[in-house]
Amino acid sequence: MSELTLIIPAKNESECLPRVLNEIKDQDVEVKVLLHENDSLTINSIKNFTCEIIYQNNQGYGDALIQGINLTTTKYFCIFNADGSFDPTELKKMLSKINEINCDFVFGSRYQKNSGSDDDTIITLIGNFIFTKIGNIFFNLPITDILYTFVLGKTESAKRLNLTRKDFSFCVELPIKAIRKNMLITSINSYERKRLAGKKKVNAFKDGFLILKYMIYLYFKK
Ligand SMILES: Nc1nc2c(ncn2[C@@H]2O[C@H](COP(=O)(O)OP(=O)(O)OP(=O)(O)O)[C@@H](O)[C@H]2O)c(=O)[nH]1
Ligand SMILES: [Mg+2]
Repeated sequence: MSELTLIIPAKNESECLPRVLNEIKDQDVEVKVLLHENDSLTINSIKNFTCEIIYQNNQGYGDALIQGINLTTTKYFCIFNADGSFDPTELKKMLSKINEINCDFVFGSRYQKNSGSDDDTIITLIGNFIFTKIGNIFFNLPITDILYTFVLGKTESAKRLNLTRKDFSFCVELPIKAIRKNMLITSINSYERKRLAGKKKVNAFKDGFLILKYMIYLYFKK
């Protein structure tokens, strides 16, 4: 029995997701794909793969992930994008790290030694830098890449966080709530690959603003 579930959020990913599922087919993991019921192109593209398809109840990236976490029964989960940017060979070292130091969450990072990105633009690079610094200074987060959200964690710990954010502010809700519950979190080097095909779903300015607004809210909520 596998101890790890990959939670894959997918929105209009018919070009990428089959390739991602093909790449992970030999890994000892359970796979849950979270998508919209009306995304028939993506659903059809993966009908020959062994994975659980779950229709999300509402809209949004965070909504899909929260539903995925709540349905996970393995000891560990990992958020794994459907666009091919995450390298499945990195899962092993993330699992080793969480076992080795017995922490709650391991955050992949593109901005530390032996890491990098082929998918960053100058805007996302600057945005990530600013949001990570806000996380470090105002929330004492000991991580070096707050928005990447290639996270492997203990399922029980994630379920205790009462996560609620349905949009991309989920990316900051998870680490901030974890640190406020005195959970142990750490970073690990990761190399982000280019999206395989299709369009990105994040709008740097609109989603960046939503994330900033939510961080300000959390700061004053304390
Ligand atoms: N289920 C679901 N998945 C979503 C939603 N929005 C985004 N996703 C998925 O979340 C993952 C991250 O979105 P991306 O568009 O890759 O975001 P990004 O990594 O900032 O953008 P790129 O630089 O293009 O890779 C992808 O697997 C998307 O398909 C949504 O509303 N619902
Ligand atoms: Mg992506």
